[in-house]
Amino acid sequence: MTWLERLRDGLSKTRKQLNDSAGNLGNDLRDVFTNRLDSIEDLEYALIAADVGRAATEEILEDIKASDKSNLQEALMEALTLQLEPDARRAQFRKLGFSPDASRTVVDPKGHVVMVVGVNGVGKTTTIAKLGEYYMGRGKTVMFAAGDTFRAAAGAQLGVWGERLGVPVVQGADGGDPAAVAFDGATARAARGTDLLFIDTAGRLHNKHNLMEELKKVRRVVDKADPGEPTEVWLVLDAVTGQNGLAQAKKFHEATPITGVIVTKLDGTAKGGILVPIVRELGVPIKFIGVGERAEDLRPFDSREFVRALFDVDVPQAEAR
Ligand SMILES: Nc1nc2c(ncn2[C@@H]2O[C@H](COP(=O)(O)OP(=O)(O)OP(=O)(O)O)[C@@H](O)[C@H]2O)c(=O)[nH]1
Ligand SMILES: [Mg+2]
Repeated sequence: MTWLERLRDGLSKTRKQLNDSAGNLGNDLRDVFTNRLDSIEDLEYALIAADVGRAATEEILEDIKASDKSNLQEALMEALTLQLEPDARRAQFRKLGFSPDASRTVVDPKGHVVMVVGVNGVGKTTTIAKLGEYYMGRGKTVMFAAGDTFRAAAGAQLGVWGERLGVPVVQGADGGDPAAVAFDGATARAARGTDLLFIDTAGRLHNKHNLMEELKKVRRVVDKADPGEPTEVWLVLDAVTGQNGLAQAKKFHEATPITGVIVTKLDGTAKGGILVPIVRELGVPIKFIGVGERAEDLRPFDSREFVRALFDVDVPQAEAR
């Protein structure tokens, strides 16, 4: 299976949910707004049910009303793509009345150190392994630091990945100080001149306050070891948790400003619309999305590709990666 096939497959639950609630999206757009008012309410319901969020749903309906597309699905696809653009760009494009044609996220970290955060079980550790593979495939050298010392065997899990991928892993003792592991990792990265260091972190501590304080400390200590780093803090969010995950994300964002989001497990949910409020409410770009457990199931996020896959529409060959 190619990535696009996996993506379409992964989004099938969300697609089914949209189709079941919104009826035939192939409807003629004029019909929808004149004599078939019902379907606009159905569409509104479908978007809310897919976790697109109220504010975005309202804008989408406005954009569809103003659209010159001939059928509902085309208008909806364009409006949704726009909702996946960062605020400033979205406002600009809405004013001009058209969709952006280039929508691929820049995924190369600004600097060298990426801290990976998120609650337990969302997929942080496996995502770090997939990211390692992705960047190595692009000619970068990579290191990992096993900063989750809270959960027994978390370090070992990352160690196994490191061995499999040939990536050096800086380890600490189980129950040891995660900031010390991060400090050692950042120091070693700078000394060796490795391109990228990914720091794994705990997803759970005795309480939330401790976790947030620990993440702040890890950040401070990395900056001490390698001034200016970490340049990136990526939050891993499990799409299955929908709006709850978004609420968690805001907590993390307050404690340690995040620079990117990675959304995993899109294959396991009908709420793939959650990407919209993530972009709108966090104001942070989505870097990667995951639709499965294998390394190839994690890819840079591309809003147009995502929306087309969601509606099972072909992506022109030249654009397919
Ligand atoms: N179906 C599916 N499973 C995924 C995806 N990404 C990760 N997983 C699975 O989610 C499970 C948890 O992944 P971990 O990487 O251990 O999660 P974590 O956030 O590090 O968890 P803690 O260390 O306990 O905080 C694993 O079984 C992964 O294979 C995805 O995109 N789709
Ligand atoms: Mg983990």
